[in-house]
Amino acid sequence: MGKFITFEGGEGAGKSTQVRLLANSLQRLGKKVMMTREPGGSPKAEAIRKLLLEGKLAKFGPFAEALLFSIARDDHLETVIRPALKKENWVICDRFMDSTMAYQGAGGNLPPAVIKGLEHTVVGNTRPDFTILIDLPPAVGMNRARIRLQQTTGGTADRFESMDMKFHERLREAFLEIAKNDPERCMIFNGEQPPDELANHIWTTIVARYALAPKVASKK
Ligand code: T5A
Repeated sequence: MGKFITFEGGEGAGKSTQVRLLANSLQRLGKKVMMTREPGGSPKAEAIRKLLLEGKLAKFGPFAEALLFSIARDDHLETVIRPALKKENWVICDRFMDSTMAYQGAGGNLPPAVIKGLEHTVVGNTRPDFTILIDLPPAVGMNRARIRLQQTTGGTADRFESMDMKFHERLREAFLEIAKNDPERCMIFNGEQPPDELANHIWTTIVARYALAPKVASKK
């Protein structure tokens, strides 16, 4: 079996940037890597992502959203993640189950037991081996996300980006709580560092955790 690593955190924390940098480092060691994301990651899940992020389902409330995130996750796991793990890939996923606990649980006030039930049913034994939580003050992350949005599309914030700052503070607390309660799986990294420094900290941790040896240059 391969390894399953997830990145979690609030908006604009730098997850996608770090997913790419970690994938590059692993590939340089000759590892097979599959980068993916949630919501989405498979054709059916990407269709659900569109509905969720456009806010079209917001009127049905957080329970309906949690169900939809779970349906998307189920397809993503079945068609993409589990097959890639069976083929010995390192699967690196931008957001996963902890985002449902933070956003629909703490953010949307759904009882943790409801989210845990969905998690148990959908994720089962395919829990991440390691979860990297990139933590930073929500105002910093939201500002990054806003700048990026203006630069790339000039468009408007999605369903969750447009929530107020108290919502984002609740998310931060929830992610920190998840990490504190599952220290074997989760590690917290300071997201206010420059991207390269953060990538170095993450890489050092991965090398130690999985006893990765740098490739030795072959003698001529
Ligand atoms: N959601 C998701 C739920 O509600 N429930 C769920 O179960 C799941 C799975 C997904 C939304 O769905 C919600 C959560 C989200 O609201 P998304 O479009 O995938 O939406 O958005 P995010 O996952 O939030 O991703 P973002 O793109 O907003 O942020 P990232 O990936 O954390 O940040 P990144 O790497 O794209 O960087 C953002 C900007 O900051 C710069 C980058 O260059 C970029 O411009 N940056 C840095 N700047 C300074 N220092 C650093 N260290 C930096 N790292 C990156």
